[in-house]
Amino acid sequence: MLTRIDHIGIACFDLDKTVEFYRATYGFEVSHTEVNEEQGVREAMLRINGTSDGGASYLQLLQPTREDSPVGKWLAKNGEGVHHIAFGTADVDADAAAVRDKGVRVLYDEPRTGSMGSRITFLHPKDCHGVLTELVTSAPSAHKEH
Ligand code: CMX
Ligand code: CO
Repeated sequence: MLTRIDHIGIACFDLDKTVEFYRATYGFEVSHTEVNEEQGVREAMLRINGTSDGGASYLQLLQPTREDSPVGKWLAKNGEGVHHIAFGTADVDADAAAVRDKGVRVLYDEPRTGSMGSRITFLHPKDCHGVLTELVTSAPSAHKEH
């Protein structure tokens, strides 16, 4: 069952400048950064709500590490902006299977590794009224204070 907004993914050309915009404008701080080579992104997670029980919501700022990555291609075509939304679930495998059974294309056969050791998959935007949609199960460690 999808129970929350885990994050909103925002594509940007310059991660450091975009992080600084969110800090200076709203006071949001970076709670995590990483490079995910499989996804072709350098990313910063800004935690928006205060909970740390796996129920938190984030902005995920994304700068491509290569032009032929999903975010690189999208930026070249659209410029900066909202790239995807991500729903949180305790069981990404079950929810991906349930969505697939409804005829929506799930992009991965098995969930892959996302931010902070989470397990993620994506639904094709053309089957979701134009919205690239990610399903996320947080890593168990994300449920602890850190
Ligand atoms: N939102 C909405 N529509 C999108 C989109 C997006 N983010 N990305 C692509 N599309 C649309 C395109 O506009 C295009 O539509 P038209 O045919 O009408 O022009 C169509 O989908 C095909 O787009 P494309 O540019 O040819 O791109 P691809 O088909 O090669 O890739 C997709 C599209 C969704 C399969 C690819 O972006 C993908 O695999 N995404 C999942 C992985 C990902 O996004 N990783 C980065 C984030 C990592 C993270 O969140 O941790
Ligand atoms: Co994401």
